[in-house]
Amino acid sequence: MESTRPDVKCLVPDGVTKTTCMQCPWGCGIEVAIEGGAIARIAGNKSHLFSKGIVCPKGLASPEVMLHPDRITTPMRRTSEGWQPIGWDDAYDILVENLTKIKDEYGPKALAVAIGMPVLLGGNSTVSFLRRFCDIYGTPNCFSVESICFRCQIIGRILTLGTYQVPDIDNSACVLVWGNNPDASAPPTAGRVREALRKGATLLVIDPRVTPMAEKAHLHLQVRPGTDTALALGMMNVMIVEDLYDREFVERWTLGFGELAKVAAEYSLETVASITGVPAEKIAEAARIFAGAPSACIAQGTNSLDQHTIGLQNSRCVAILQAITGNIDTTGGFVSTSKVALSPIRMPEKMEGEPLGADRFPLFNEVWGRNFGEGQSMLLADTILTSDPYPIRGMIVSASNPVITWPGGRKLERALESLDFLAVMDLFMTPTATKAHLFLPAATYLERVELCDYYGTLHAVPYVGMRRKLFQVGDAVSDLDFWIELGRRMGYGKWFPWESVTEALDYALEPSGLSMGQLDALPDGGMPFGTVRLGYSEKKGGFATPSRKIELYSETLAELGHDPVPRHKESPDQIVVTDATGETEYPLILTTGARTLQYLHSQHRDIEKLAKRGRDPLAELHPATAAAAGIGEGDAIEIETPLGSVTMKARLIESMLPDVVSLPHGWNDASVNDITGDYIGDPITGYPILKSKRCRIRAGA
Ligand SMILES: Nc1nc2c(c(=O)[nH]1)N[C@H]1C(S)=C(S)[C@@H](COP(=O)(O)OP(=O)(O)OC[C@H]3O[C@@H](n4cnc5c(=O)[nH]c(N)nc54)[C@H](O)[C@@H]3O)O[C@H]1N2
Ligand SMILES: Nc1nc2c(c(=O)[nH]1)N[C@H]1C(S)=C(S)[C@@H](COP(=O)(O)OP(=O)(O)OC[C@H]3O[C@@H](n4cnc5c(=O)[nH]c(N)nc54)[C@H](O)[C@@H]3O)O[C@H]1N2
Ligand code: SF4
Ligand SMILES: [Mo]
Repeated sequence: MESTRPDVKCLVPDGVTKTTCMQCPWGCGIEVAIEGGAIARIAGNKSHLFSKGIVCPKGLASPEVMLHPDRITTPMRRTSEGWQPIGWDDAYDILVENLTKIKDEYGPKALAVAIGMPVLLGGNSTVSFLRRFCDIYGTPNCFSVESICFRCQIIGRILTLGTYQVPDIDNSACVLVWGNNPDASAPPTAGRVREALRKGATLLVIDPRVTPMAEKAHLHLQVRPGTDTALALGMMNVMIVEDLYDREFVERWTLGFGELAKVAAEYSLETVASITGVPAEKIAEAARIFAGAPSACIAQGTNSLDQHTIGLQNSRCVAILQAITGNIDTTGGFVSTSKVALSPIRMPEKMEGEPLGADRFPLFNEVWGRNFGEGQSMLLADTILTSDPYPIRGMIVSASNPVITWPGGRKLERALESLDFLAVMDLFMTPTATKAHLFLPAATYLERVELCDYYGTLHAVPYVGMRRKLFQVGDAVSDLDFWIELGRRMGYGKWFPWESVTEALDYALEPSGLSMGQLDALPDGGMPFGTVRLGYSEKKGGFATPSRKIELYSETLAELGHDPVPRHKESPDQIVVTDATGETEYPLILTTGARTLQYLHSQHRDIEKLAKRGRDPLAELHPATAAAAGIGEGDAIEIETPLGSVTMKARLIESMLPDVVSLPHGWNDASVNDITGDYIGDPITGYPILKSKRCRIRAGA
């Protein structure tokens, strides 16, 4: 692609270079064809063990992102006359001055760092080096999108199984896709489900919407949002009553089956059908298929079951269903994959105290000595605005646009405006970046070296890969470069001795016996590494829980005053509110954030190649529900919660549940997070409620 930017330098010869995409979390292997120093084509890398040649429109549009005319590639300082470009030396001087001042005046905890998806999932080691900086500075207050995404699921599985096990989709005889629309959000996972189907697997889907997977499914349970725990308990009850569970596995490896059976018995098919809206016979059939299959696994969405009052319990249910059917550590069930061994990068012993929220949500901070090392983001805006329990006066935002993507973003916006110092590292001047005192220009994934060591953590794929630096654009630097250099400039050279990112990553890789040079010498920049562990729990003599068993009943939860066995609970604003006239004030259920293939969260709306696939935020709802409010296809629709309203375009879908509205997130001019709110939904993790709220609609102006 020809560039109008004068500041682009190609660093590799003409020909094809293989690297790893990072336009979304999954890291597909891609081939970048360079001609005359410019990108001519991008294609999927068929030999990549994880993505097997898949590449999506976002990946294909990577050059347009890198070369976009609005991209900012020099550091900038905000002055009374507006933004002024400065050099990196000045930018580091400003950072050192302000960070030192904040620490001297208020203590290290007064600095918060907010981490977005591109850094969080850019590679385990990237985020670990960022956290190393925070540890040495002394602040425990790292925040990230994990306060609303994924961590809840990880904790739920660890509390139950001892480790975060993942579904072995492509080898499974029965795949249950639960709150997950991988055709939009995870094309490589969709590819794996298709592969399983080709081999004859049965496909079950649990989703309030008819997704492409639901269309292909043998059985689709169209569940009312926020009622998945009830549905799971109903399925467990059928498995227990009809003796379909794996008795031998349960007796040998699980704790608390009796207590589970007692709770499940309260969830008869009739009760569950009335809570979930799913017909009783479909619930029973799903239970029979899942329990009867030679192997079965659940492909759970990354946040759709988390963002509820019973977020953690939803994830516990997923793990429990795997366990009582004996699909643990088995081909086609849940498996563990060995991880790339890394040198210790974090230095938590140096940080001062615990992060915000560790007292209220101890399991979000740590499970059985396993520290996750971050605060609950939903507490951040209020803490900044009130200085309660202590002041937070400075912040660095690394690859995130929380004003739009975090619930309660507008409150956070006010909080950011009140800070003594805010630096934002991004590619573009986002609504969050406009609030900064200092803008730091980040490199895209085509401009950085990175270690991709997460395939074993996220998927059942033992693989290690890398990103290669193909271009330099202006003065943009990679996030990893930035945090290492900031460490040195702060006087932490002893802990950041590396001359380059490659050297730092080589240090990280030492225990694995690998090096970045070794990976770079491979044509793919990566290779299969490690193993999928089958029957692992037997060899180790148990699971990594305190009881060494799978904990269907969780003593840890009981001790903290939570339900030791999952139970259904309505989200507070999901309960129908009746006003004086007897009419429900907010009669519809609101679920937010269903993904569209072409956009990642708040990104890409200005990338023409992607934007032309859909320029408007679309509110999905049933034609009859819309008609009752006088709304037709494509009309403006105003969606209101007690927190405010947002206007989108109506998209009428015959297959939608009549009392459900589904809204996308990430739109700057119609941000759904203006009507969500940062209040705590899940009492165990502090997660907000984004997928089972109440709303009402009217025709928009
Ligand atoms: N194109 C694109 N891909 C992305 C992203 C993106 O923004 N764009 N974001 C990435 C990130 S960070 C994440 S976390 C993942 C998210 O990935 P997922 O969590 O898998 O999100 P979706 O693929 O939208 O699928 C969620 C599905 O859950 C359904 N759902 C909503 N509420 C409920 C409920 O209460 N119960 C059940 N059972 N289902 C419900 C929705 O109808 C939807 O079909 O996607 C990642 N991939
Ligand atoms: N209502 C509602 N809200 C949601 C969700 C939902 O389902 N419903 N989903 C939530 C989820 S699961 C997530 S993960 C969050 C995501 O929240 P965010 O991580 O804030 O999402 P993005 O909008 O992708 O913001 C990433 C920013 O990083 C910039 N960027 C891209 N690449 C790089 C890079 O390499 N380095 C740097 N420094 N910057 C880069 C982009 O330009 C963009 O501004 O959104 C959440 N928000
Ligand atoms: S799914 Fe698309 S955007 Fe995500 S890593 Fe793969 S090619 Fe890139
Ligand atoms: Mo996410």
